[in-house]
Amino acid sequence: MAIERTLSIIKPDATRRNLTGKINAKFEENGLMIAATKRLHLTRAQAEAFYAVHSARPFFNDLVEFMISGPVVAQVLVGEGAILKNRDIMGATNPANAAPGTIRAEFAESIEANSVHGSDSAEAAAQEISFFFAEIEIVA
Ligand code: RTP
Ligand code: MG
Repeated sequence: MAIERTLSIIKPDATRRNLTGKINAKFEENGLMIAATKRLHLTRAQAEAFYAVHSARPFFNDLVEFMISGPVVAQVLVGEGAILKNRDIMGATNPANAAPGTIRAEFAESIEANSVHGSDSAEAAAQEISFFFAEIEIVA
């Protein structure tokens, strides 16, 4: 399988509970390398732009409010099949449906406050990585 890059965000519910180390350990234990990392507090405009794909969804406004409610950690993860692998490590969107051992099963508070974001396709990964990082900041 090819080496891929994917964009991860540790969401405000997880930074608030000081879980970034435990979440990073899940990535590393499962063979993903953290090739770039940046802690930031998104503005409303940034959160709306990042989640523009969901702008017509009923949960969009709540999602934006949640994503600006505290700091996030944006990361580039690198590894074999990193996009799908990260989705497996994250678990299902709703933690009630997330497989045991996944980040969302262990740490998520709700379907919204679900601790992590992960790119869902190669196209999304490229676009989302460029949203947060310059090439010079990504060191695999
Ligand atoms: P993500 O994009 O954050 O990696 O999550 P995902 O693919 O598993 O889920 P997606 O359908 O893309 O939804 C994006 C985020 O919106 C929030 N959400 N809230 N209240 C709700 O019903 C609801 N549904 C989704 C979650 O934070 C979800 O991760
Ligand atoms: Mg998604």
